[in-house]
Amino acid sequence: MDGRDLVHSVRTVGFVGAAQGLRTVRAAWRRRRADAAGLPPRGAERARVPGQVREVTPGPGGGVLRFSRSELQVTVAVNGAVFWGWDGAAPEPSYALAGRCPEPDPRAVLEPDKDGGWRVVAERVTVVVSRNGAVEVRTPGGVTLRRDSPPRWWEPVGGGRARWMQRSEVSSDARFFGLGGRSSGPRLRDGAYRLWNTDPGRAFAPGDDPLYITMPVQLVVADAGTHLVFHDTSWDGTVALREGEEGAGSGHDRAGMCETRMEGGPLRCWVIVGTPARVLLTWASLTGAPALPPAWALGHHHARWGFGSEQEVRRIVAGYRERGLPLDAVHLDIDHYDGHQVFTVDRDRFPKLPALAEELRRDGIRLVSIVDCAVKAEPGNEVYDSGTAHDAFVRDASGQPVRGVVWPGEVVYPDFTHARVRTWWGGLYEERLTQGFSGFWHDMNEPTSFAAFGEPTLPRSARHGLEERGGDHREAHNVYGLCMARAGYEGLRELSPRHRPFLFSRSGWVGMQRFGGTWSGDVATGWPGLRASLSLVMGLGLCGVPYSGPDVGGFDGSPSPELYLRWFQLGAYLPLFRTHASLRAGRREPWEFGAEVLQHARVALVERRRLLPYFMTLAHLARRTGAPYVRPVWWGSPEDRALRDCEDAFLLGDCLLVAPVLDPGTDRRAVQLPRGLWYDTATEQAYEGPAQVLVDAPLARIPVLARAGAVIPTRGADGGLELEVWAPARGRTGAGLVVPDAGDGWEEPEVERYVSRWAGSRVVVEREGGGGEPPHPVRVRGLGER
Ligand code: NBV
Repeated sequence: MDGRDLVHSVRTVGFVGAAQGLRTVRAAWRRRRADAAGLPPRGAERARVPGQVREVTPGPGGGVLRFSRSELQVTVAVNGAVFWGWDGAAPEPSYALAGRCPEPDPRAVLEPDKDGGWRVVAERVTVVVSRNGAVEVRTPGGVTLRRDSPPRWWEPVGGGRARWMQRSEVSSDARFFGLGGRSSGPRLRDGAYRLWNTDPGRAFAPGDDPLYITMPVQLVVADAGTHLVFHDTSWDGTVALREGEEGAGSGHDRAGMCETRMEGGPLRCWVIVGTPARVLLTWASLTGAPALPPAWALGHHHARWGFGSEQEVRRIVAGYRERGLPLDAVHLDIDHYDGHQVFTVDRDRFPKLPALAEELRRDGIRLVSIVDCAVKAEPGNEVYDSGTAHDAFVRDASGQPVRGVVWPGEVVYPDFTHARVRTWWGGLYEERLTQGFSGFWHDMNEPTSFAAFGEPTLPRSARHGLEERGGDHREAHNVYGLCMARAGYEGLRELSPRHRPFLFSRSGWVGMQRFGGTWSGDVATGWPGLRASLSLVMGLGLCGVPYSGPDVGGFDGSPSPELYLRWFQLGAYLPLFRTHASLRAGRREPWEFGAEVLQHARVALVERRRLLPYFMTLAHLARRTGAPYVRPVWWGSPEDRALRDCEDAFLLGDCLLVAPVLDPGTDRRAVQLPRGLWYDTATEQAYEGPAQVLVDAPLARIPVLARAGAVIPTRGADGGLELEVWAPARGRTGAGLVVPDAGDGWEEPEVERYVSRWAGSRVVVEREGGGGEPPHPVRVRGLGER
């Protein structure tokens, strides 16, 4: 046990009590023993590199290159993504891919390159393989975006699984983003980022790494172009990054570096080249379209660990209503369970949950339930008995169910990497639906087991089905939350086929967007936590998971009124807008922070409700195009270096730029604008970008700028759709998309596209394609003097 372990252990014990503390000590020892027995030491290892190329076989979309000690398959898919796999690694099976691997692009050809190398030339990318196995990704114009050195493997002398390392260079001006949810981004600076989903065991702040969702996905933005790289392996690993530097004066440039080391799994990789929008579109076609949340899930959610009773829920809801504060969902945490056991209800404190749910629903408020993955290991407990009958729980190498410790005490873990276990688990949501819940919040699914020392998860030697291939926790760990999300999503589709399921999950992996979203986990109350929570949302969006948001106010402490308000104002512009906190933290209702905060929070809530049709449109667009709602400011101009370095503002769709206040005592802030004309939506003052401008940020609001010409769907005073149009720059036109809400079913509403233009001294808006006047009221803004 080292110092860090001790700190973790003291914290854990502090949180869970003495008896539980002892259990965590026992569990940690058990884990150690299981690994000692189940994972023999690797012994001596031998290093290997590919050697020289010997033979080349062209095939559809590329071909296979045989080296003296490995082989490499390179295939360009019809969607423009490039796959390559070493040592015979194929694209399937994969937890990341949404379906079958896309067909090869028959137009891509493998041809000889200079110096004994080969290249695959496709429409949007050229991949050059040197004779000793270095792989270069180039733009169609021939500029290098990335150069991978020949990979290196280490394998046990007696044979067995190889570890591998891949070193890559990018241009000196390149910036790294992604790798899942990282606390110190969105720009990933120099450092090592681990790929192992982890509950940090306490509220996290910037720099805490890894967190709940890690992904071997990086988006690299440079002058020469944008590319995404995905190493499709779920094993533990690290990505070490070092940004490059441009030589000043006569100095040399230093390239950016990336070194990926994995403990196992295939060395296979997908690369996508293009504009950010194009890259995310292709990424979504590969890993799946983001699930569409129902409209209510785009409103305001209020949660708390420790509502404690139905009366308290009613009191909070009444508090919102009496103060005229919009509320769309209330979340019940583990305290509504009976003895902390998932899929149960404490009937003393929540005697009539279905009636409460019905009552809330009549007021337009939905109930959301937390769903923990671990099951109390106690005969007589229904879920445990039925799971045992279904042989659903993870076993160790000796065949015994693996036990961990979580809230209910000793627990076992469903093995969601078995299709039959997912089906069993999915059926359990019926109980939740009967209780009246409309949405689900998956927790503790890294998976977490409290540990007095060592890692707070299952033993690495634990056995998993892995879709009948069989394997252990080293491979299954990172996809555990993803597979649980799939189980919940598919179960809900079966149980309630007419409704789109709504779930969000603390842990997950590449492709989790197919089943729902996530939230920023237990972010520390404090200004640094506020910044970290934005970093997670942006980073996850660039990895294909567009729906997320923070615990407004932070998870663990008592925010100052100012911090609470600034967090609230940011949250109002993020896809998941939820106030939430720990049992031990201060309250999070907007009226708990004084009259002034209440007044400004109300403005934020009302504005969120007004923008609901815009959020709905963004949700549809995310599903159809992969573009996240929350986008970095460089989204449309990745070549603008000042934008690439801007981390404290974001674009909300195409129309709005949101500049949250992330520091105390601020009443004005600098905003880096992309090119074009932008209006401060509060003052209607216009600014010309690209530029850095100073805008007012009084306590009453955070700066939100609208792009000139934007057509934004909003909710009018009568509840109907209204178009808010920002005057285009003189001589220019603008546009906006509207996807009307079609309820929480599966209908596919048509995308309406509107254009705005000047007609003499008036701004007019028309449906594109000669559709004439819009069928919705129009409100033009930004007509004042400039
Ligand atoms: O279920 C209790 C909490 C929950 O409120 C939070 O949102 C999760 O991230 N949960 C973690 C477990 C306890 C954390 C200390």
